[in-house]
Amino acid sequence: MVIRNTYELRKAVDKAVDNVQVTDIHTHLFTTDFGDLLLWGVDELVTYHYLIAETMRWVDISYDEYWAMSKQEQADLIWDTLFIKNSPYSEACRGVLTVLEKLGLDIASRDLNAFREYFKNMTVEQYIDKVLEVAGVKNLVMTNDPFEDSERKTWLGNYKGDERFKAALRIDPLLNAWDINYKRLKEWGYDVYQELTESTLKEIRRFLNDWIDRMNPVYMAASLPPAFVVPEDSARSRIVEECIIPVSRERNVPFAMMIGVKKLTNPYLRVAGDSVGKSDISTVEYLCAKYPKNKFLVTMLARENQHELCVAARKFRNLLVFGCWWFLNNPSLIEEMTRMRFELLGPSVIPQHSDARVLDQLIYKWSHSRKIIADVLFDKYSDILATGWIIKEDEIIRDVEKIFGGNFWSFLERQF
Ligand code: FIX
Ligand code: ZN
Repeated sequence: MVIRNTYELRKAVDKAVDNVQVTDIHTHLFTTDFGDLLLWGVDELVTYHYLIAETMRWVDISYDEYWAMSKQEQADLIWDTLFIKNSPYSEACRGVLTVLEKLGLDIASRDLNAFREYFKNMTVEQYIDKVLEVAGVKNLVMTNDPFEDSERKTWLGNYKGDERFKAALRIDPLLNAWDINYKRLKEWGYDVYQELTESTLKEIRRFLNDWIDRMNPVYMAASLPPAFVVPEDSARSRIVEECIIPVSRERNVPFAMMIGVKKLTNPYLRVAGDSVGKSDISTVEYLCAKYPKNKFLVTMLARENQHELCVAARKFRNLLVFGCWWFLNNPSLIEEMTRMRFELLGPSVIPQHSDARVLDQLIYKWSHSRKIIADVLFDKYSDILATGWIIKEDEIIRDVEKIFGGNFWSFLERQF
């Protein structure tokens, strides 16, 4: 159908964005093989680390007192502090309300115990199906860290998998703490030493290949500090260039760099204690330029890095920009970044990922982002409609399919 006016355009964009089945390329979710590592249900939702940080701004209890509480006591404290004693309009609070509302619960009751009842008779398998259906997510990518003992034992044991859940090989400990973690590779039978000799580098490549064979990951990933620089005289830089890059290329497994996290700025907040710092885009440019046959997925955590990341993506077709990560996953910044990306890169981006740590969050993270992305898309199509450009509804559907997953899958297939 040819779109004749902005009324028809708005309807077509909203329908395409509402109906698209998403590939969510970065989450912290797990298949049921991993048992309790998959977090779900209202108490996990309410104790999401974003809400812990927000709660600790209001209360005077010590961090240790908080961490000593049971999960239910933590949720009760957060609910009372952020939802009852204050209005829950922060994005993380609003997200909880969106989930409960989309599940059909009586939000007006404000009764956390009543919400808990909903989950009492739900199995995790039923809830996975329910959440993926409500959220409109057809595939999601996990974060799989072989250095996490609780996770590694499943990979080495009875992992069966779930076609909807794809693996990602996460290698922060290898890159960010080689001086400590080389010992673990040694324990696992890799003949490595702290000094990066040729034979150690070869063994690190064997480690990567073994885990690619085991996990069949859609990419290798690492979160990296603002100080992440390649090239430099460091173990991290050498492992990136002499291990990650060659294995990534040989195995056609892109390297996803998530750059700009300052770990444990407040260590007492534990998982909620990380912060953000501006990073050096020249490392992204260096790697994309020097390794044109490698594929790089990149997201950066600082708002200040977003424009230069878009410009870098204009220079390098082997760079695919993704997501509004973490402290950027808020309506005002999602809109700013999505406008910038569509204006500089057109549809050749992955505007969002959820980073969901709790299964239920897929519902709100995608509901909120679909609306914002649809609004920006409407504006961009309106601009070209105004020039007399003919817009067909199936082209809108085509473009929307690409930005909500198709670009990712075709990037994996490309040969540079
Ligand atoms: O490194 C990462 O994958 C980050 O997304 C997480 O460490 C972070 O805690 C998070 O979940 C942010 O949304
Ligand atoms: Zn993450």
